[in-house]
Amino acid sequence: MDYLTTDDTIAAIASAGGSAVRGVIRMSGPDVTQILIRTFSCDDPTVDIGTLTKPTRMPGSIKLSSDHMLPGTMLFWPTDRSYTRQRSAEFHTFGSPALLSLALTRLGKAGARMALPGEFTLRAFLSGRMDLTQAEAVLAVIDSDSRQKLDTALEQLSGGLAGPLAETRQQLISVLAELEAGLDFVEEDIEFISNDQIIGQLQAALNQVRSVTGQINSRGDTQSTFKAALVGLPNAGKSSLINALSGEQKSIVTNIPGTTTDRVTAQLQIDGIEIELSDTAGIEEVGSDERTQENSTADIMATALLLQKESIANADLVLLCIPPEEPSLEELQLLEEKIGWLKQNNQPILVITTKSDLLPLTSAPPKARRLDQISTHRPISVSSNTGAGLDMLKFEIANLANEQQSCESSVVGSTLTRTRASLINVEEAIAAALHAGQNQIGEEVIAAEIRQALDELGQIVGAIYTDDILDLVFGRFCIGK
Ligand SMILES: Nc1nc2c(ncn2[C@@H]2O[C@H](COP(=O)(O)OP(=O)(O)OP(=O)(O)O)[C@@H](O)[C@H]2O)c(=O)[nH]1
Ligand SMILES: [Mg+2]
Repeated sequence: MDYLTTDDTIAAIASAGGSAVRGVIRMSGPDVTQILIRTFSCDDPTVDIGTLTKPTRMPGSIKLSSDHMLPGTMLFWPTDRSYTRQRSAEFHTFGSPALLSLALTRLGKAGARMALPGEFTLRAFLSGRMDLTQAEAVLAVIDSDSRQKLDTALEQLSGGLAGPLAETRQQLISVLAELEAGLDFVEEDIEFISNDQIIGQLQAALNQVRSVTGQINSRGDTQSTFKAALVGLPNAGKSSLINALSGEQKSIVTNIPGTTTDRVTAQLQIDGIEIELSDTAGIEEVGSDERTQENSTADIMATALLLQKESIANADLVLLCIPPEEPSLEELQLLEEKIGWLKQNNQPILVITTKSDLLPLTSAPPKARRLDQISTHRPISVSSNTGAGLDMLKFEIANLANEQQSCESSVVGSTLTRTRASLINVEEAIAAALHAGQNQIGEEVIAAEIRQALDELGQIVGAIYTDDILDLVFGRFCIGK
């Protein structure tokens, strides 16, 4: 199927796979109105879909067959004022995969083609709605599983990277235009732009490009640190573990539950991989006994809870610490709540059974066996007191970091890699143009170097794009995006 065809109408399920509360089907293309007229019946009988001119929200149902209707809400953009800059519609309904697929088949029968991965965003890109760096950011927003990655992606989407480069491009185009005009009138000896002006503008462009390169380099660095957060109920042995793993007395250890309330982090290097480990407070919620506590204590607890949630939200891996002692009913309930919350966040969880020295050698703790299902990886048993299992744990963390980083490098990282390589060429070309200007080598040489720089810049923001780049970027999207 040709990715670059935009004159037919595409449809896809746009919500995540599996059962969910809500399901969304999306359509884009010139036949959306006709398809809606054929398949959708509005609850409000006065609405005439064919005559709508403004974005409209229409409760109603899709006719699945002569006796089955799927109720929901249709959002309809009848003009090009939509995400893809094409006539579009979105049907919001129950998140049942079977029903969604029936409805999609119905739309297919009415004239829609099933969309390829990333095809909606590709249409937005081809219509000039966004540039290539923004398209990649959309992918990153969809993929991002931590707050920091989401921020980076959103910033990129709003033009954090594309903005300054587009400005540089504009600046170079205007210098080139003046130079070329001058070249045309070389016989008449008319000067459109002085050599000093050229040098000034090129120097400014070079500085701008260098500052973007600097930004990208630092962004790349922050992304490469893998974050793991120690999580668990009070007294689970989290602080003891961060101390044992880092070999330093980073965090205070006592037998009083609720000892850790501040943010403690340790940088570990395991097999050459940089890992930031953070210790979090064991408390779950500021409990009802909060009223009986001093205000200042309640404040400390509330802050601790915030720091805990922040560390967990930013973590690439959650290390869930479970001690071998039988938990009380209340503890078990808190643990379940915590696990529920973690699962909602959809983060990888590695269960660690702590204080293994308290266990008889042969028996695995009963809870841990049940926790096998929570752990996205094989649980590991450690003792901070004897050091048993610590090497195994380090090895496993490094392994997971390695795995995650290699698949994540395809997210915003892919823009970084692609952009970094192109920016080196841009910088070289502008520097060569500047050198030619400073040494009066000739305006043709300056113009040629500027053209080279513009070519490279164009590739970054996608103004000039090759099929290869398009495949690379859009092939990674999920269908429906
Ligand atoms: N036997 C044994 N005791 C341990 C081990 N690790 C921690 N402990 C003890 O368990 C108690 C709690 O340890 P901490 O490391 O402070 O636990 P925590 O999870 O940080 O607790 P909070 O900060 O209160 O949430 C202390 O009395 C530790 O000495 C271990 O590997 N073996
Ligand atoms: Mg602690």
